[in-house]
Amino acid sequence: MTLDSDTKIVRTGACYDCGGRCVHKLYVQNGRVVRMETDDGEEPQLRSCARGRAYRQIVYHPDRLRYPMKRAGSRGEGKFERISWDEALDTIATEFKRVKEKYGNAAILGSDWSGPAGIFHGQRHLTRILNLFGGGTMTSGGASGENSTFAARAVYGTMTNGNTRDDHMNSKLMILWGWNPANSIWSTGTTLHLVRARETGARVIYIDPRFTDSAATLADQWIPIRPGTDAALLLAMANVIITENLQEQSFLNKYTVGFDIFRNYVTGTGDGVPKTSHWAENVTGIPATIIEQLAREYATLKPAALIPGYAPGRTAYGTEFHRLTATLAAMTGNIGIHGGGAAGFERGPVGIMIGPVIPQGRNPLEEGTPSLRGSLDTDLRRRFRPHHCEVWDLILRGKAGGYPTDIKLLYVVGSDVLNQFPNVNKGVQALQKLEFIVMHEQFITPTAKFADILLPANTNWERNDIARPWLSGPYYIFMNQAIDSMYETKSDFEIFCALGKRLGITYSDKTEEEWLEKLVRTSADLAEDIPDYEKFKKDGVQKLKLTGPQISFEKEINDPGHNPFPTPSGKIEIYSDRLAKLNNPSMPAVPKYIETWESVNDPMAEKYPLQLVTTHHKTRAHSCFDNVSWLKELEPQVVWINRIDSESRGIRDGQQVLVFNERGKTVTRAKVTERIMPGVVSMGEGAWYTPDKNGIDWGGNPNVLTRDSYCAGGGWPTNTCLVEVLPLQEELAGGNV
Ligand SMILES: Nc1nc2c(c(=O)[nH]1)N[C@H]1C(S)=C(S)[C@@H](COP(=O)(O)OP(=O)(O)OC[C@H]3O[C@@H](n4cnc5c(=O)[nH]c(N)nc54)[C@H](O)[C@@H]3O)O[C@H]1N2
Ligand SMILES: Nc1nc2c(c(=O)[nH]1)N[C@H]1C(S)=C(S)[C@@H](COP(=O)(O)OP(=O)(O)OC[C@H]3O[C@@H](n4cnc5c(=O)[nH]c(N)nc54)[C@H](O)[C@@H]3O)O[C@H]1N2
Ligand code: SF4
Ligand SMILES: [Mo]
Repeated sequence: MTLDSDTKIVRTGACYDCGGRCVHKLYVQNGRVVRMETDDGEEPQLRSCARGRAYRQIVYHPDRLRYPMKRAGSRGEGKFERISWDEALDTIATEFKRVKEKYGNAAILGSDWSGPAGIFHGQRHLTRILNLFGGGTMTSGGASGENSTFAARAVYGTMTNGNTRDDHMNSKLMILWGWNPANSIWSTGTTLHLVRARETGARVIYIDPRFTDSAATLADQWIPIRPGTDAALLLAMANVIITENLQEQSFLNKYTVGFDIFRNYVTGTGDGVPKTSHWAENVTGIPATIIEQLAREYATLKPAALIPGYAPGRTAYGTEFHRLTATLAAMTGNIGIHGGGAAGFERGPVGIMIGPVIPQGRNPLEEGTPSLRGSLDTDLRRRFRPHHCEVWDLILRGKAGGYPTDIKLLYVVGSDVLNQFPNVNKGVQALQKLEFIVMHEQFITPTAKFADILLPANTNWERNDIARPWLSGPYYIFMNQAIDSMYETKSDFEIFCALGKRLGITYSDKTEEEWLEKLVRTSADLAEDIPDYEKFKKDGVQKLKLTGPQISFEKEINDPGHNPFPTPSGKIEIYSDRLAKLNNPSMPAVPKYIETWESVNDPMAEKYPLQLVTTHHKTRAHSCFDNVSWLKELEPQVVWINRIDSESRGIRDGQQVLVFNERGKTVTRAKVTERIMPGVVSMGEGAWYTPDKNGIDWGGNPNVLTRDSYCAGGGWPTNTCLVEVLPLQEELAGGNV
């Protein structure tokens, strides 16, 4: 490519809900990005993954939404006609006022999710406009790691439990548990640090029903486990450690409460069931000898870092998994030391976790409700904020079903809610019932097909923003606008400013750039991290210089007298008095193994014998990028199935199969592989739901199969799901969409 003098280089960033945040170096000619490269600056470089490198395929995608549209066919059909911005905004304002007057504000449901993931063009714009308009119904229960954050609050009293990634070099043993950063990133640079840890001699054990890319490239040993049974494995490890007296008793005495009660449960003194390795072998499918080896290694190879992913927690009783990883970290004395790890929520102790810049204000409908900050009472929260996973039920049954309100209007910003929430078929019924649906989108996604008014959103390269990676990445990205907003697209911020005018609301008194500058210059913490705002903008990135690896709970361990843990007891709570008081058997006072519904022993398993896990896909950020053909070539949507299960069903590698249960049917191709254990199948979440006239999905979307239940701790149980997989019948194959 020739770079003439007109070529402008713009340093910006990629920002998707993928865990990472990366540097983009763009070459812009005549207002068009003609080439993109990634970080070529100082180490550690923040290099884009395959998705970020394909971002031109999103920005210049022929299917991009260009103009405001209104529905021209039936809901779900996907037929629209172009209208003006004035007509679109007037219609929305009229509907807002009508619904408010006729039913009250609680009839408006807001859904803003992870699409725009910057700190300005991120979530909460929708919350703000609804709050300014008199409030709306919002939902609760984070999709990602809610069971993990619940456990972190219960055990440690804080979500800052992680160490910076450069500390992994100090570990002798690493246990990666249901955690696949080779694909799911979890802070750009994570994999690099894991490779370095391995090179420095750390032994790496990988626990997952699948032999993932992380297992293949990073691990010395793969331990396949039945989904939803991780708590049983951890209890058996505790049992081995206790039986062989390998626990760090002095650590437990000094820093924890409730170990004795826990020990009684583990050894079976209380319930008559010792949680031995043989007991766990039956539950998890892992040979007892392997369980014993794992327990001994974790107790003796110190320092050791056990890193839990969120996925084992996205099971019916996933809170117990996360409470138990933290309990085992305490039993082995790995908390607050270099090379160790608290095995809680992995947020590290550096970089400011900046919330949304735009203030969301207070929801007048929630006036007088108790503050639930830090509370473990998820039932109480659900009473005024229904759980995300019950949103279809809320719409379908409303007050008659015991919910606080009847929903009439749905406003969706930055979410593919139909595609991404469990039980798509129920979602389709729910969306048909509503009086009005409005959405801001970049594409006509599976959800957007149901909108009455569809507004075109711009992309990361068409606006300015700041981005922070998840958890512990010690850097900030300035996402410089590289090109003008294409066609008639606008940012969500610009849309709400315009809508606000029609509703008599001043949505903002500042421009996008003024908000960003104010944030950096007026936050004392940020001003320290980013001393020179103009340089930050010019470079597009601010990498923090650390004096060395940073450890969570270092103070609490080194000087406990002055630094109690922020729990009610001031200690690590293996036993939780707060949970005891809630008296909920799904959230026991000491962590336990509770068999999930839809386990292999469920009566449903007779018809649907395979356990489905729904994983975060290498080539997508949820449903984003599913329409990029380059990425589909890199890794197509498939269902992983073990040869033992495929042969008994007459399924060949690459063949079209039907994956189904009582909730739905989806068609995809089989990947017959030894990389998944027998009895378990897996599909990537985020594939676009593509129904035919019989309601069969041809897009391979696993959410037509998942159950719309929620976990006691607030999490999503999207890895607890029974299915059957069979070759696609001839007559079905004819009905392709
Ligand atoms: N490429 C990509 N990366 C992403 C995202 C994305 O959409 N695409 N999304 C981001 C977001 S929002 C999130 S929340 C995170 C999610 O991060 P994670 O939850 O860690 O990611 P998953 O891919 O769902 O699961 C990781 C592994 O856990 C395994 N697993 C599933 N169930 C169980 C179980 O019961 N026990 C055990 N031991 N293992 C199990 C799966 O086989 C999978 O290999 O990823 C982030 N990163
Ligand atoms: N079965 C199963 N389901 C899951 C999961 C799972 O593991 N298994 N994981 C869950 C998790 S962890 C999460 S976080 C959720 C994610 O759920 P969602 O946030 O609903 O998922 P996305 O597909 O990322 O939807 C974002 C949408 O925003 C659009 N978008 C991008 N940028 C902009 C913008 O600037 N403005 C506007 N208005 N729109 C924009 C994109 O085109 C996309 O359609 O999915 C959950 N669903
Ligand atoms: S998808 Fe995530 S990891 Fe990949 S380039 Fe974008 S921000 Fe980086
Ligand atoms: Mo997530």
